[in-house]
Amino acid sequence: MLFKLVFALLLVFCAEAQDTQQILLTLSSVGNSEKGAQGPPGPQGRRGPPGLKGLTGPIGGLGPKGQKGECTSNSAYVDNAIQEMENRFGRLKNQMKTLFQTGVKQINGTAWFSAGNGYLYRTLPASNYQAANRSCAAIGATLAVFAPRNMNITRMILHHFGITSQRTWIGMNDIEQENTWVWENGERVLSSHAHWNPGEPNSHEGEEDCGMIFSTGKWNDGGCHWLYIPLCEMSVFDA
Ligand SMILES: [Ca+2]
Ligand SMILES: [Ca+2]
Repeated sequence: MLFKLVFALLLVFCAEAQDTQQILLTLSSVGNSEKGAQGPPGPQGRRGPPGLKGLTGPIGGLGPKGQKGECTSNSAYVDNAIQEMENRFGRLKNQMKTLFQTGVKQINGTAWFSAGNGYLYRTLPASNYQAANRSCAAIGATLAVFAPRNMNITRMILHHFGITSQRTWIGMNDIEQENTWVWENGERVLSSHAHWNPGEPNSHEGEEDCGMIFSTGKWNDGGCHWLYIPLCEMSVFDA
């Protein structure tokens, strides 16, 4: 017994790193060839430092399909734009059909005559030249400046309106400068387009500055104060 105690003290002093339990195990084995029973597990050690960051994992699979989104504000704008385009296309389609057709065309409840030359025509109650200009402008037209250049068109229009003897105002005058005839749209009247009645323009008594046509379609310079039928003209694209 004494020997064991001395040996144990010797181990304590010589082996600083050994813990007490290990010493006792060693002590119990000294002088005893049989292996002792296994002791209980020691207390849990301190938590170690965190490990290194792992490698990036593989890309995951596709997630479930999301719900269908809505574009309420944009769809309303697109719907309006489409409607506007359809309206414009509808108007253009009608205008193109009218462009080369002859016959009556109802516009806002009023009958116009399409002469197939791209223009529509109406006649109004007789008035002087200036009043005739204003009357045509009031219905979105001008005194005729294109029809008078073509005798076939002019005669077709006069025939349509039943003008057999009356005289009709067209849109030209030489008010600004005598013998310089100008259409109401600002163009000069070219001799190549002129269809003056023989002997005209004669500026009879020096006071004939406004253009009119006889029932034959031929041109005459007349007194602007006379009362004739205004022949109004409007482009099919302005209808
Ligand atoms: Ca004149
Ligand atoms: Ca004359």
